Amino acid sequence: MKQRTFTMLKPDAVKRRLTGEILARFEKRGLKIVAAKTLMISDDLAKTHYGEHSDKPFFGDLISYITSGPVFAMVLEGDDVISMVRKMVGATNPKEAAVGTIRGDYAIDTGRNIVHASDSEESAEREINLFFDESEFCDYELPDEDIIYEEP
Ligand code: IDP
Repeated sequence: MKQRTFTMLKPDAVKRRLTGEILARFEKRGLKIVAAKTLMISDDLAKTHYGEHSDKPFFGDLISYITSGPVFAMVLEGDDVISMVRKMVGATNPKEAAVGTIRGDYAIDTGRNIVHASDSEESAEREINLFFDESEFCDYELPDEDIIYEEP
């Protein structure tokens, strides 16, 4: 079943010029980009997005980190895309992330783990609505869906 997920390249990924390389992984996998933009996250948006961590000791550092430069935010679409992208992203602590995952290949510290991806249908819907308006979505067909999918 087609799903949508919210994915965001954090400021360290953008500053390290990894945007294209990471985006290419999602594209090569067969996922569809239905919305994307570069933006600076406001303090308010950062605190709302990471609200579930507001009582954690690292919360202040997390807000400083995510607002320290531009992020590249996107909505990806595909079959079971939420769990698929989480697997591609890898464990929260990059030192524990498997080689071949994005964090396992490009990051070292938990506080600089370069990428965010929604972890459930509820968080995907919440995060997509936080970052994107309906007008920012592109409605189009990928010409190779019948090659990528057994049943497009
Ligand atoms: P996730 O990003 O893999 O879903 P969460 O536990 O939801 O992981 O944490 C959100 C973000 O908070 C992480 O991606 C990371 O940037 C930051 N974070 C989580 N735990 C720590 C920590 O122990 N120290 C510093 N930053 C942390």
